[in-house]
Amino acid sequence: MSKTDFIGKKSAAAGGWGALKSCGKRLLESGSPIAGARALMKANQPDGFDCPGCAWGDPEHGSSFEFCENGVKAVAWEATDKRTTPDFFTLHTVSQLREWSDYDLEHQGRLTQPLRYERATDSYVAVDWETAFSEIGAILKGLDSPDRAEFYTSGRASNEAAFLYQLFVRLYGTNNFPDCSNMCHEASGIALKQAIGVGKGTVLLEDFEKADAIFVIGQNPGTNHPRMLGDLRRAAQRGAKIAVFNPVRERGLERFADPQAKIEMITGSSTPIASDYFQPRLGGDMAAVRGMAKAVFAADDAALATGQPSVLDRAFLSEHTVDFEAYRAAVDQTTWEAIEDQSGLTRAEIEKAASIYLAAERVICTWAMGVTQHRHSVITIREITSFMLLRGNIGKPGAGLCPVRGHSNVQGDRTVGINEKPPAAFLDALEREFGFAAPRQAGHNVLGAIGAMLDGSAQAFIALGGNFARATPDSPLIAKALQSQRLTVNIATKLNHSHLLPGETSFILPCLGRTEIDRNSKGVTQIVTVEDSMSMVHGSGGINAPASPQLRSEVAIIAGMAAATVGSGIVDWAALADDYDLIRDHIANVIPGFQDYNIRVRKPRGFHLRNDAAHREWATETKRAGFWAGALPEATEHQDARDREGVFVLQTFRSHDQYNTTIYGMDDRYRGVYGERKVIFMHADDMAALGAAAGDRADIIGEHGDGVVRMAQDFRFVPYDIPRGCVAGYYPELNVLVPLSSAGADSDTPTSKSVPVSFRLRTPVEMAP
Ligand SMILES: Nc1nc2c(c(=O)[nH]1)N[C@H]1C(S)=C(S)[C@@H](COP(=O)(O)OP(=O)(O)OC[C@H]3O[C@@H](n4cnc5c(=O)[nH]c(N)nc54)[C@H](O)[C@@H]3O)O[C@H]1N2
Ligand SMILES: Nc1nc2c(c(=O)[nH]1)N[C@H]1C(S)=C(S)[C@@H](COP(=O)(O)OP(=O)(O)OC[C@H]3O[C@@H](n4cnc5c(=O)[nH]c(N)nc54)[C@H](O)[C@@H]3O)O[C@H]1N2
Ligand SMILES: [Mo]
Repeated sequence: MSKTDFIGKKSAAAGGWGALKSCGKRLLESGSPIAGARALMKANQPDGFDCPGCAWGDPEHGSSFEFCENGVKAVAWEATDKRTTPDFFTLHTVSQLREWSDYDLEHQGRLTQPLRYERATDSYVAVDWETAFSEIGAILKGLDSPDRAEFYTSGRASNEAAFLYQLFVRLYGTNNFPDCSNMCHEASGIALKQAIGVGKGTVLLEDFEKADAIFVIGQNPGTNHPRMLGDLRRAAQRGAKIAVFNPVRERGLERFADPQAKIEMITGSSTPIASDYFQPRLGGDMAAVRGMAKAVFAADDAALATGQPSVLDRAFLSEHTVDFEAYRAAVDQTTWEAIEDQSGLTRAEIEKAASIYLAAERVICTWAMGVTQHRHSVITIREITSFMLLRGNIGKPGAGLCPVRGHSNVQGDRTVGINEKPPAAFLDALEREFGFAAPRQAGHNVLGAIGAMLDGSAQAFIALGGNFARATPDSPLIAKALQSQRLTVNIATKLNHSHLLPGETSFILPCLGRTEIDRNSKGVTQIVTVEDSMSMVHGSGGINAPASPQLRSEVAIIAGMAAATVGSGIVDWAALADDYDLIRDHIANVIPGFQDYNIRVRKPRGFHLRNDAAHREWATETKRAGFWAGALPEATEHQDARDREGVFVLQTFRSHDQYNTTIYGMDDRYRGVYGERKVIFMHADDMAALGAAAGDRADIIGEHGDGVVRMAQDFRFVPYDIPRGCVAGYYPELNVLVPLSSAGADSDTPTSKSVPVSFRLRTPVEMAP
């Protein structure tokens, strides 16, 4: 049988020929199969670019390209030969384009030229770079306080761009840095900093080769971190246990056929990933983890009673931790009844999960948005950390904490200073290096910035990438907030909705993407650097010709705005933009761990930023790792919803054919959805109780109870393996239902994974085609 015979079949496992077929299709649809394929061969290789897809690490043997279907989509999407030229805007007004879908907007291809909004014609027209910079500079200088401007960052920006951006903004005089990570892993950073002194994961990729058990909580790597599946697959094959906690049965976590494994591809076989699959209710993870801790303590009591050694790592606990006794007391006080009720798992299931933990010498725990986008995310991550401390699973080979980051450089951006609450030591070093007084007052995060734009105190919004209007909650309010600004500026590769909500003066500044060659004035190619989830920092240099000769790098655009706004007296912006080595020298002088940056970043795998916690050095107040000894949340959104007739809890997640607000296509292959995105996944019994059949449609109504009317119209029911009372659908379409007024305690992250909603079934007449 030839290879192509497999391609038409719907494979039962994630990956496999289905992935290859989908890749080819995406390369063709992007309009540039050759540049796309050429670009791919170089991605994540020492002399190529870092894959813009996700923040998973690259293996030591990085010479062979690690195949990933969704990385292909990200690369092909950027390497398209379609162009959104100024002519395009003569055909469509901004008001007309606002009615277009995200998919149709980005599908027009790469932006080619700086654009300025013209109110009279309601359209964008070409403008030259210098005019754009000087107008932006003039408006920013004219605001009565620098705190009236908001500077957003999306996590694709390189270390060099992000460092220069924060330098510009702090010289200008504010710490207003709303950042995509505020909507993403903020809770992880905060909880880990509190508990172990560093807000990053403690594992390296190599640890996945040594772990005896891996707990994967609230994460869908088959779609969002496909290269992680390769590491999970190898772990499963050598007998490591993989315990999944996810309300939804995700196919990528069940079976995976690695497109790079010849035998699996030829035989059509696949590797089971999860050894055990637990389906808690939305927001039930903290209770589940506490239940596991309770079972571990019970096992310890039993061992000690029979004269066996303790199952806990007592030496580690006494040498390295504080508040263990208080944690034990808190766990004792938490009843099995409360744990079962909140988690939605039975005691027997939780004890089974605990037995996996107890049988493993080395345990890794990974997590993502299923954990971080709830009201009680920070304490859930504290609970995970406490649980891992019990047997010393932090700071030894094959074990540790692994928050799996989203955007490919979101972790690096924070490292180099994108932070609305910068640590004093960082500001001190910045001041020493550049000789100016940095603002010390905390700035705005995403919700703070939205609040300031809505109440009129913020008057300018600058975005280094991203799609702020679509990524944030309560979409109609955000539209109002952006349009009320005196200035909006978007540095972007492709047109998106945020650009179509112009303030009084508005610019779109088109930039080079990561796949493109970045040459300085002397014709020398420049590289940028990024940091992955394992704190590896490595170089990235484009290999494709720029999409348009007019494009500038993000670094050059920031330098241009900075020179026009704060002048070049303190920083020679033009010189830095012409030689990124100079930026890296500054970073090395300001941020610990970056010494010899320019040398080490040119080594094949780059270098590792030391993580003190991984060496059992704790930069906390007590100089030890801390347990958190509070109670479970009084009620999750699910528990609240249960008492309200007809109310469900909705989580908003990603389909297989999207990158955040970028929609590549209308399929969600692993979940069996094709050609549409307006779907709601619901338990068949819940559908029956509502009187809905598969395929029936409904309007979804927000039930947050804050008086704001929220509705998403005309969604189709899909029966799914998901706990009763919990439903799921796609972001960003459902952001109209996510309330601005509901955020995580301490993290301020919108609660995109627990939104109370109800359904109004469409009548047969309404449903008629
Ligand atoms: N191809 C592709 N890759 C991406 C992205 C993309 O959009 N497309 N986005 C990037 C970004 S910025 C990020 S942050 C990451 C996101 O990566 P993920 O966190 O994997 O993204 P989501 O699709 O939001 O999936 C959340 C998962 O958590 C589960 N979940 C939801 N609520 C709960 C809960 O209460 N408990 C538990 N245990 N599970 C829950 C959902 O069922 C789903 O499987 O991916 C990055 N990589
Ligand atoms: N309901 C709900 N909302 C969510 C989430 C959720 O799970 N549910 N997830 C949240 C998460 S985890 C995140 S990270 C945010 C994401 O929020 P953002 O980071 O703001 O959104 P993206 O969709 O990643 O941004 C896409 C845009 O980035 C631009 N772009 C692409 N490449 C480049 C580049 O190289 N340079 C520049 N300058 N621009 C570029 C393109 O114009 C593209 O349209 O959304 C959050 N919002
Ligand atoms: Mo993210």
